[in-house]
Amino acid sequence: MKVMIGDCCLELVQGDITKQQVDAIVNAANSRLAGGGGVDGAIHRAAGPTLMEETRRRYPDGCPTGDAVVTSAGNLPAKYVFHAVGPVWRGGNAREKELLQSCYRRCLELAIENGCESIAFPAISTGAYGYPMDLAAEHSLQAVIDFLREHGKPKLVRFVLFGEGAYGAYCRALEELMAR
Ligand code: AR6
Repeated sequence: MKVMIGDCCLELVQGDITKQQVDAIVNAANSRLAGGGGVDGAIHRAAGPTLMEETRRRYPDGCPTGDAVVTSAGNLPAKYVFHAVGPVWRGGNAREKELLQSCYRRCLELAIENGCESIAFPAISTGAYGYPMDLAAEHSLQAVIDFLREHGKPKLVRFVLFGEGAYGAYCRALEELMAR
């Protein structure tokens, strides 16, 4: 599914983020930037060991929740990896929405700062961190739509959803947000 926000394309696809031919892909990291399972494990495996070496060297103190940092992308087709730290879901009253939306905004800011025209996001926080998929879809898409309306770039934002359930949830949320 694809919609235009002004001159920018917002696209939802089902697939594997490590395969995306875009300027930057986003990793769903933890605040120690220590690596892990899920999309983090897949990105580090596909990128090779230089990704962790660079991350450790440049960001020894990690990255706070709601923020993101940039590294090169090792063997991946992308130029950069943005390591974003989403919130752990604690029931909805622990600033989860604000922190999740902040991750997406910070990555879009990093895209502009680094001259990226295209960026691919996973569904940050919806795996190990337990953010309910339908809410994550609504909150993250709203943050991206607001950013694109305000800044008019990057040209392409792609959400790469892992599996049919996630893809369906994001499609429904995007339809609802565009109808508002
Ligand atoms: N491509 C796209 N999406 C994927 C892929 C992939 N290759 N693999 C998994 N997903 P998670 P979180 C989806 O757990 O919830 C790590 O250990 C997955 O189905 O990767 O932010 C980190 O080190 C889910 O919908 O990230 C942190 O400690 C989504 O990506 C912690 O997990 C996010 O799931 C972060 O948890």
